[in-house]
Amino acid sequence: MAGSTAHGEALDVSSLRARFPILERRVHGRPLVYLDNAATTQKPVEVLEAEQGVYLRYNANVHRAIHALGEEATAAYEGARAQVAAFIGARDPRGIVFLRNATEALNLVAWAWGRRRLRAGDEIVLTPMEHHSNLVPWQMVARETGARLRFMALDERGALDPDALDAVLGPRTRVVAFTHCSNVLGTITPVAELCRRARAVGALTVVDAAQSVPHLPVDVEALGCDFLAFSGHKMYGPMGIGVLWGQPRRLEEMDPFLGGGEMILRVELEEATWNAIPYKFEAGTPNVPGAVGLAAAVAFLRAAGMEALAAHEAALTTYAMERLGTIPGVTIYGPPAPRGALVTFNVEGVHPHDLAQVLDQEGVAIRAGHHCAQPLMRRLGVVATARASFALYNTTAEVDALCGAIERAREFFHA
Ligand code: C6P
Repeated sequence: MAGSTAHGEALDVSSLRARFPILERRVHGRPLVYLDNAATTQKPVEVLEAEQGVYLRYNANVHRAIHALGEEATAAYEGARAQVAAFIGARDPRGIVFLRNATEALNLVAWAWGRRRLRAGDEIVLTPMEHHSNLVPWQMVARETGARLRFMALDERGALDPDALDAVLGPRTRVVAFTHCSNVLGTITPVAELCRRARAVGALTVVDAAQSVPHLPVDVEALGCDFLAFSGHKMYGPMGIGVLWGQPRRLEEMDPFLGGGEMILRVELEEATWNAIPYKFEAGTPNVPGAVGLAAAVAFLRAAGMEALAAHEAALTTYAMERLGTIPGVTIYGPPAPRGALVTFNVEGVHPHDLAQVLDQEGVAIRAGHHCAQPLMRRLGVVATARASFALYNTTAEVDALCGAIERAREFFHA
């Protein structure tokens, strides 16, 4: 299959594609070309079977039941935690908090750490390309505490130089929170260097890894951050399961975000004490099938090989940028490679929503809109863009299908 051999990379795309039954379907009578992976990826049978296996064989609540099913469910849930920890290079599985998604993970840090510790005049440093999930919670906490938001500058192509942090770091900087990979520009940020500089002034570092963990080898110890957030559904795992990884000592110094079952040690009528980490942040019955499905996704990614996957997606992204760049009237946003596995663009004279609709008629699924990054759209001087985003199963033939469909859309709209 094109893509597996065109660039000589090791990834066996044909066999990988066979693990995704949904890729066999047709849309509007045409083969599905799914290029909306930054929104959510498709799921391989391994993940579907793992999730279903919980309900078929050992469904029970975890950490509570004194019966075989409960013990099996607990072992699977805690085993998933250990697998996810190993996948991101975390030495201690207690640093893995299972939540709903990256959004909830980022909110947890903002609320449980930020609201308690920020004071009026303290500064939170972000970038102008943050997804709303890593912007709005900080705005809310800043409003409550009187802290101030500051923004690292991007260069004209949307790349982030670590010196941009120095320009806004100050004695009141308490938090530096930024994306590892922009879901719009594809910018990869210099995480380790930013964390090193932030740590030097005693600031907390929070990395939004929603668009990096599925695409690049990520090692939290090497990155040197305090917190890292990502979603299962963008990395071939189920929806409804996400992860906050935190340095255990940071998690320990925080109070819980939600109160309820599981997160307590002892409860009196008037007060309660907290369970150990990570349980004090996992109030209520957790998403056990989701966690087990996520562990299956991690095993799937490991078997594919993150290095090979990253090389395949990088080649595909470069190919897409080259092909799109030859179409008259196409503007591509973001820095040149190396960059994330997505290409955001506009076609002169065609609204991105209209483009997405016409492409859909040809079976090509892309995303159009503001991508939950409205301030960035304003900075780019547009209200919306189109975006093609790639996964390990995509091929150069699919990029060709995308480009052919764009050419026909241009003709249709006389653009
Ligand atoms: N971006 C996109 O199409 P959730 O919704 O919590 O799983 O992920 C939030 C999120 C956080 N950070 C970044 C960088 C993201 O890209 C996303 C999700 C999707 O671009 C849906 S808006």
